[in-house]
Amino acid sequence: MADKETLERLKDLTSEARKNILRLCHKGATHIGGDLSMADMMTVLYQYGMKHDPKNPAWKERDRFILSKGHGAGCLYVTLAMAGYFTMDEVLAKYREPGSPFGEHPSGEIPGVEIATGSLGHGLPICVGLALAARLDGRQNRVFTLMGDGETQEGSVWEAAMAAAHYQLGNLVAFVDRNRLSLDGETEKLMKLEPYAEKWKAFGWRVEVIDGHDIAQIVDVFDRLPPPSADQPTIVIGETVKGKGVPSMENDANWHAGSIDAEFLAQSCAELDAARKRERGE
Ligand SMILES: Cc1ncc(C[n+]2csc(CCOP(=O)(O)OP(=O)(O)O)c2C)c(N)n1
Repeated sequence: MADKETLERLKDLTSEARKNILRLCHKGATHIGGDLSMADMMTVLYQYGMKHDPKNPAWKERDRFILSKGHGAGCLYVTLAMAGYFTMDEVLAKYREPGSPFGEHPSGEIPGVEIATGSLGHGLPICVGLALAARLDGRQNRVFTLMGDGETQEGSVWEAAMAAAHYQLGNLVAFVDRNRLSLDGETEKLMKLEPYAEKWKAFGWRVEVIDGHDIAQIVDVFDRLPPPSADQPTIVIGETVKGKGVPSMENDANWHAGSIDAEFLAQSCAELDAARKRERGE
């Protein structure tokens, strides 16, 4: 179990990540609502849970991460920058510039990015292949992905889910950002996902349902992961809020994507700082 100091460090980092996500959204339009909802899980993945080396992104024994909801590129860039793959200044300078790999969706040319994503429903199938390859090579690493809940309305996700259980891929761990909103409305109205956890169970997965903004719960998921040699893939359904941390953006599908002005940026960063201070009891 992580000590209090570790949890506080991760909470500080998550608050900083949200501010960087907003800075990027001021530079150019991002998928801001979903960037903010996935920020806690991404921070814990890169700052606590995953085995990786920002100085050696091609390290053979690294855990693999595929951002399946590739439109969450803003949060991915911020997370990778804060982990040390490159600087936040570089991201801010290059984001959406002509010819830049830092586009609205991630390019595979970016250090730490295994493959370009953005077309929904591809991440989990890719991870099944990576997890099978790790098994064949006798490597003890894990393969992680993060999907949007709306994304899991894609049929390819369930084909991969079936395959992962069939091949007993205990080295595969998928996170879902269950913010209950897709591009244009509520997932349950567009294409019902519930009973969601039961569906994954029925497909043969080990299922964890957590508060996707509670750092201690996310850390706990990693602490309790079965070894990569286990025979069941894990799905972590993180219940989240789209736009989390910026009150006027929360739970509003209109903030699926967009950009913000300097005033909005300053006010939102001040709100995030105030919220973190309250949390610390200051
Ligand atoms: C195959 C495919 N169809 C449609 C889109 C357009 N699209 C981009 S984001 C999105 C909504 C995804 O919702 P969700 O996975 O819940 O993401 P989040 O709410 O976390 O941003 C859609 C339909 C796409 N990128 N790929």
